[in-house]
Amino acid sequence: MATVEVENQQLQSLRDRARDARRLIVETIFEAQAGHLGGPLSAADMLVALYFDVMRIDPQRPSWPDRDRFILSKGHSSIGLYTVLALRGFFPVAELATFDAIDSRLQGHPDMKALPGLDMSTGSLGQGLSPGVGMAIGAKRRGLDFRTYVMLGDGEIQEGQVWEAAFVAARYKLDNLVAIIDHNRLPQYSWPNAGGEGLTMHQPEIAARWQAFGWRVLEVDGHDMAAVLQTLRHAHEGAPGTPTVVIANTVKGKGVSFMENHYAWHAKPLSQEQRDAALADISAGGNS
Ligand SMILES: Cc1ncc(C[n+]2csc(CCOP(=O)(O)OP(=O)(O)O)c2C)c(N)n1
Repeated sequence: MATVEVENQQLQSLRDRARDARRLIVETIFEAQAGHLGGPLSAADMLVALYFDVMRIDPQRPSWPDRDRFILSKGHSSIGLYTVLALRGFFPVAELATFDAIDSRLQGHPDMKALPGLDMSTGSLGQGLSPGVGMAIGAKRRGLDFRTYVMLGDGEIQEGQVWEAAFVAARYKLDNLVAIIDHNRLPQYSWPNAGGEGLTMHQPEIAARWQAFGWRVLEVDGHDMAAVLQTLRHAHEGAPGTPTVVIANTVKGKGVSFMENHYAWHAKPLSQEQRDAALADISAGGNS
């Protein structure tokens, strides 16, 4: 088969997986009547591209020393990561039904001691890039060529620790480290300085800030699967001596019309009617 055809098939398959992931996110949060929606839905396309194409992983060997590492620093979006791990074969999709239950391996925030396949426990915002830096330094010291990916929220990067880690990453020339900012322009309760509640805020200075810290900056539409794939593959290759950040412009609640760009859907249980409407939206909506 021609290369273009293979690539088109891969793109279609990734778009389908992203739709599956969104469906499972909504179904799981409805069943649990707890958990987050907006952030997991904005991150879904990038998580699918990473786990189904870009990252070197083996679901049968979650502790494989040479695997690429992934840290969901915005740990409240755990259900987004769990659905992708399940679809990829790390554990049965049926286990998603246990999400947030007291004895479940799938806690509201990722617990690396409970679930194989998680490289870090997260949830307290701002803390994921630091262990990512440690892993990237560790890889270099041990002569391993794995990559470390860390996904952060645009609200999360207000935390000072992120910038300490960003500084150190450039200082140690960690070209095996990739940060991804899910730039959905909304944190939990909107941005107070954006003119009032519920308004989104594009942070145009984001790129300049990371550049000033010595990072290579790539920017992408985080819902255009072809662009996401191209950008993440490019990030994976690395730039000699420089860590890479991918600023992914996304929509909070992507795929469900009544959730898109509404901070109120950051975390909220769904009614049966809302669940049904959301699933209809997801199956009708085309991913770009
Ligand atoms: C240190 C810390 N402070 C506050 C919270 C509560 N909290 C959870 S999610 C969130 C908003 C995060 O916004 P953003 O990083 O933009 O994530 P996204 O929009 O992708 O969900 C907050 C404040 C937390 N988990 N950790």
